[in-house]
Amino acid sequence: GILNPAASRVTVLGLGSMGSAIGRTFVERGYRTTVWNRTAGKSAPLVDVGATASATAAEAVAASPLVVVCLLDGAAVDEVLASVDDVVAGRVLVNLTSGSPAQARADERWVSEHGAEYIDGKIMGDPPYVGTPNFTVLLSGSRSAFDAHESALRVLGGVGYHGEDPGFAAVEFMAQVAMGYEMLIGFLHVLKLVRAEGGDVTEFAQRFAGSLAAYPPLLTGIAKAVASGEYPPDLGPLRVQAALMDDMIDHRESVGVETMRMRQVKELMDRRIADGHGEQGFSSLFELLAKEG
Ligand code: FVH
Repeated sequence: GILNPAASRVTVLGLGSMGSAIGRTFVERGYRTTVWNRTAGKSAPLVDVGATASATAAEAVAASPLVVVCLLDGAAVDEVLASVDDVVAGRVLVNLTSGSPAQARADERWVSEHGAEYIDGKIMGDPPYVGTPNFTVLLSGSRSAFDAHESALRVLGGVGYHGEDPGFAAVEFMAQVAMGYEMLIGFLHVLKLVRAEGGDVTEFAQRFAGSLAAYPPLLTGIAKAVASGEYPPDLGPLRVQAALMDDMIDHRESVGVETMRMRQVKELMDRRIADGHGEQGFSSLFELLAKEG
């Protein structure tokens, strides 16, 4: 806070629901925190707890060696960085705005060209959890900048460093979030199946949750098979697995549940078996995916 002049200085650009939680957390942990927001009124609550508000983004950037950016999207970041321009030189800019790997790499290029170091970050968590173990920040980019400011960044919550390529935090974010949606949309279709048969969806969810312990070794085994190209009969030989797919599809048809994904799985299995790999397992379907796209 302002009472400890030796305290580390940090600047936060963007005081939306996420940026405000980040700024507040830095103040609470004793950082000399400078904040800026396009709509100036949003700075008031941060000033009330001890932050310093700047009139412009450039002024806020000039105040600290570490600048954390948390705006709505890539367009907002581009606009704000353009207004800051060379003031960023010599600093570390940590951009926590959502965006693609390509945007992260473009932002890194801009920041490097303006004499600063770039770290891209993707947030897994919601504003109320900032500063708690239930808040994860995936980071990638300058390793030296990460090392220099790791303790400050760990104020925000769990932090993972995913390598020098500034796009890797976004890649990890896309992968983690996509896995969630892939699994959960399937879960919704299955809840419809269970309910169509008069089952109790809550009881099913508890039983299925109990079976999740089997997944970590299964996922590790599938990843090893994909990495090595050696495919054991995981989940059993494909010719055995394929035999149940028609029943699975027919049953879902009978209760009006979506069959698109199961048909995709069956089609891949049939092709893999036709190619002579009926003794390999589920992971060997990757060979067909690898050829596509
Ligand atoms: N639960 C969440 O909030 C999710 C959790 C996961 C990560 N996301 C990402 O975090 C970024 C910020 O999200 P947010 O929730 O803080 O968003 P808002 O509350 O809408 O605040 C947006 C801030 O961005 C400023 N802003 C927008 N456009 C511009 C612009 N062209 N120039 C300057 N600033 C801009 C806006 O300013 P103002 O409207 O108050 O003047 C806010 O400060 C986001 O990437 C999420 O995907 C959050």
